[in-house]
Amino acid sequence: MAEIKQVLVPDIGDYKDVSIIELLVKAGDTIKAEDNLVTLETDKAAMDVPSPYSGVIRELKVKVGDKVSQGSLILLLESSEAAAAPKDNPAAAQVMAAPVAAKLAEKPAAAPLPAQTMQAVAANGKAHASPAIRRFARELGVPVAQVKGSGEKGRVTKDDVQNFVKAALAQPRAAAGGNGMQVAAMPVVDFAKFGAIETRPLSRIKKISGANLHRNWVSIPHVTQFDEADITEMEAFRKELGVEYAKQNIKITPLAFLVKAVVVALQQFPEFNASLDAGGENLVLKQYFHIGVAVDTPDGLMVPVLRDADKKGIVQLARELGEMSARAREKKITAAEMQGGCFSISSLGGIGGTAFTPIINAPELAILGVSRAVIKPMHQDDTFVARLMLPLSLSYDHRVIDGAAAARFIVFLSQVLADTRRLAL
Ligand code: CAO
Repeated sequence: MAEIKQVLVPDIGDYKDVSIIELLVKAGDTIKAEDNLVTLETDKAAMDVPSPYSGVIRELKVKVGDKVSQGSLILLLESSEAAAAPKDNPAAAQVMAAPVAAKLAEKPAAAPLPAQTMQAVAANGKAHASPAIRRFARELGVPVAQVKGSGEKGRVTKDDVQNFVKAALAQPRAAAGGNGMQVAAMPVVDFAKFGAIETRPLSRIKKISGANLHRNWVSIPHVTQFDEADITEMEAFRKELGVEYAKQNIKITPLAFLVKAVVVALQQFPEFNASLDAGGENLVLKQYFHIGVAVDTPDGLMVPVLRDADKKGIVQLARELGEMSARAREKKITAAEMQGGCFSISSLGGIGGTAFTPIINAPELAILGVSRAVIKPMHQDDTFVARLMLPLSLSYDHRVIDGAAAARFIVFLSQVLADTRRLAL
């Protein structure tokens, strides 16, 4: 026989005057024993109160915002079963998930989750979640609207949030080749404690290139091979050309020769003109020669790409380099013009420095850093002669390129630069 039961707040430990933050049922609902009725929230944890009985809700005696303690009347329920003694029905005294929530609440907020993960689940539609779950998700940095709910009527559960986090954490690991690398968080420092400061936001370009540089730096095993190319003859020729083409407003810098010499080296060593495919198991060899050139702009680094450099001569390359770097500095380079590169060159030769270790511009496999050429005494035919030496730094992806291959590549490149007739071969 149906019987009206009073459902009371069970033992919730030492907590008193706890807020009701959500009603999970309404009058008329048919529920089963252990279905959650209301969500309570303390300053440490969120907890759902389950029903000790199955039946139909007759009347709610609380509303959102009410404060309750152990023994407070929550609702009246028309029970469809015989009464069970509280000791026989652990649900009556159970405080669901409170220890878990309390533990998690002590953890610092997680970093925002990768955009790709969010997009992947966005198609699942609008989330329906209790405030307790929303708070739980917030503490973990999970955008609850992106979580697919597996609960009743698509309600997002604690498990759903936890699974979302697990999936997001697994993603960068997979991208990094499953190495499970964990990086300690940067310390949060109050710099103002040590002296006057000014806070300046990073430019949009720096934010985008910074994320890519970071990914490439941590996910590609870089090795940098150094060499010096004797460009004494090349420089004499460049100066001649420079005078000739100055009238046409074309500035011929060593960079045009470098682009051309790199193309010749890529033709000789095709595995440098390649990328790993998405699965990381095949090499995609390219039959075109598009060379990225790092350009320093007031807003940060950009790497526009010179297309079909193999089909262009030194003068045309010099002209295009001049136009391209000017347009980059005027922010006129489009995203499409920065795509499709096979190999990049980063020249700091106009500024100075002896060598540096450039970061590979993935999915390319290598990048050439160029520093400032200087006159050095070189030993030739039992004597020292003054030669103009150009420092080269070749960073390469050691997953694909062996050290011996990199050494052969850079030695070949140096020979081509030392004897520009080879550019025509
Ligand atoms: N050794 C000696 N002199 C060099 C040189 C070298 N390796 N490279 C260039 N120079 C000289 C040029 O001949 C030019 O001299 P003059 O003015 O007397 O003719 C002067 O240095 C300035 O050259 P430049 O920098 O204007 O031209 P460039 O073609 O060498 O470079 C560009 C163009 C766009 C690549 C360059 O301006 C630039 O932005 N470099 C920075 C790239 C960068 O930031 N890389 C770091 C990325 S992090 O890996």
